[in-house]
Amino acid sequence: MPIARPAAPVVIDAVELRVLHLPLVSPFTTSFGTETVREVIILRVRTPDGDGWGEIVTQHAPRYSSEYTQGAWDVTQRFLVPALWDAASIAGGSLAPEGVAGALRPFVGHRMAKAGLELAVLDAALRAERRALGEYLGAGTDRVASGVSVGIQRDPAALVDTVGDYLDQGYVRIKIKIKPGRDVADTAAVRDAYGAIPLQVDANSAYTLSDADTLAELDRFDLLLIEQPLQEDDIVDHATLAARLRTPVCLDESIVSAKAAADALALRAASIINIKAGRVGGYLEAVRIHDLCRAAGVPVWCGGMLETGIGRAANAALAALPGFTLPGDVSASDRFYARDIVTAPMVLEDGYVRVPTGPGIGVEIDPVALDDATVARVELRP
Ligand code: NPG
Repeated sequence: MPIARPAAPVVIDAVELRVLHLPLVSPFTTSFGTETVREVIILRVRTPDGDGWGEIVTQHAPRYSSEYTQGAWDVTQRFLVPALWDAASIAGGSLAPEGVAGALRPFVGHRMAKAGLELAVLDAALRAERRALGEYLGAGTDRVASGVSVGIQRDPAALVDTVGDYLDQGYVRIKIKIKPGRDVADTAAVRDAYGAIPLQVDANSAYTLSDADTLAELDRFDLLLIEQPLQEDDIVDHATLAARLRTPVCLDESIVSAKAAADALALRAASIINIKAGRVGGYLEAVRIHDLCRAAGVPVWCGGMLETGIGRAANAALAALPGFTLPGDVSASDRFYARDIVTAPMVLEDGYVRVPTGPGIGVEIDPVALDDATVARVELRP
């Protein structure tokens, strides 16, 4: 369903951007590299009625996508925020959250930067109205099933140990990262150790169609899905691969918009879609993808980008929409961080996380933790 009741416009007095460095509790290894510190941009939109918060989920280097922190830092200041001032001035001084994407549309790409800015405006608008993001987006539940994403470990035995820890904590679905040479044996080790647990794999674009025989070997493990085996723009190859595999193909990196989702489904390149608001340019575009998948009977789940408590709260709200029928990468804050930047970090309760019900994203910022993690800060005014 489209947004039932739009938010009231807000007057934006200033936009603050910060780059944060948050140490991870353990290194996180994917097919594209290892991270030990999460670099992320936090945005604060200042309005006469209070602040709104957003998060730009870029990483230090453009390995997952072409976006990266310094690029987002530059484009946000140079083009995106000035475009908001222009749009507000044309509209008589204020801007509705639903107008943010249109104001930013002249600039190609940079979806993570746009998503962060839209979330900050949305949070400010909803806090002013004392409405929760979940209610605004159309959430149908007050808690969501929590899956965990497990990075590539030293060897399959270490992977089994790590997965065991997360199962003990109560996570209801395990996703393991794979890459060429670390796929069949790793998956077999987890299946052998833990039986019929809900299990899926994520390749982060590490394969080509010439690896189809290896990927077909994964069919025997009854996985929920294989995520993004091929490159971002390999839509036709994904369709060819999907026709060969019994394991459902899920797309992540390839789905950069509702249009891309519709095209991928039309081409049968995927039968499941991972929705990440950052990757698709915002929570409103994310809802559009949810809506079209739901209408087509295609299951979706909410991806994660190692968000701080800000993005984590917003993701829980999104994951509460009715089409999110598979557990998402919406894990507890302590999966990644010893110290989050919100006062009440997300926790795991019986395998679920709660959808915040407070105004806006529903979490409060811990100003000391925020300052301690900040490595760069700038404030923009019209
Ligand atoms: O739970 O937040 C989380 C992490 C889930 O594996 C995860 N994210 O490829 O989906 C991914 C991966 C990722 C993280 C991608 C950070 C890009 C940046």
